[in-house]
Amino acid sequence: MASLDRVKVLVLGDSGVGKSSLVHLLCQNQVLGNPSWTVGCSVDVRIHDYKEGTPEEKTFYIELWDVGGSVGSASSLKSTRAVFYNSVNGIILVHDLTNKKSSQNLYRWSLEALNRDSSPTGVIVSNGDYDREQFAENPVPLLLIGTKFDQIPESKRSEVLTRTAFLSEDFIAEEINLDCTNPRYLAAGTSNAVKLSRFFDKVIEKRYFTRDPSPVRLSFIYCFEDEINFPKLNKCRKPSSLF
Ligand SMILES: Nc1nc2c(ncn2[C@@H]2O[C@H](COP(=O)(O)OP(=O)(O)OP(=O)(O)O)[C@@H](O)[C@H]2O)c(=O)[nH]1
Ligand SMILES: [Mg+2]
Repeated sequence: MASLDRVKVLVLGDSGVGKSSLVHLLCQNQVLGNPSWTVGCSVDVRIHDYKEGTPEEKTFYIELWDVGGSVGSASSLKSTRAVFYNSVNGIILVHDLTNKKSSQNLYRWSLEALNRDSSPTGVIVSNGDYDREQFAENPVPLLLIGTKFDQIPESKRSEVLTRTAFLSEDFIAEEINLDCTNPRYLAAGTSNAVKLSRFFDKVIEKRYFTRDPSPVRLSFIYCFEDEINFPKLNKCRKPSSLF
């Protein structure tokens, strides 16, 4: 096992959205029977064939870092989570399709992980402003996953899908909507499986096959530029306008 190259992918989102259920499905190909709250972070591994079916095909380990979504009131939680954000190669943002707030909070989760959340309070919840430009310049590939699709009534599905399409545009990320309690949503050959594979290929590509593979350093440089050189150019709008 130790001989394979690996990448680190964070799995982020509010508590209860289904991150652990998703990771279990991705790594064990099984439904997680009775999940309990994740305390701190748990890591599972998925084996991925990069550029499958081509001459460049190669097997990698994808480490999925499932970070407990509990925000709580303690400001120390944020600095505790910061330990998990080193050397990140990709981020899966998870939201619960039945819970709009969990979608809005993804802006804060991503900014926290990408080191651009300058909130002095130390907690994720602050105002709803975000800077779309930051995602345009983001060097870390993102994937948006909406869970609990099974709990959306048929009559509400198109409305929900329109909302998630806006979200995926904001993050410049592909989106997958699924039911983590049903493995068929990620079955081989489905469009979801193709999107997932494309995302992992992209993460590996950036980490191993681009000239500067250091996401942490890039993240810092962009942050510096945003704050020092272009503070007036950033356009902000409230995500609430989407909902
Ligand atoms: N019906 C349905 N239930 C789901 C789905 N995904 C997750 N759940 C349920 O939602 C609850 C929370 O799931 P978890 O996977 O523990 O959520 P989490 O994001 O890991 O939560 P924290 O560890 O607290 O951050 C569990 O009861 C899951 O069985 C889904 O797609 N459909
Ligand atoms: Mg969990």
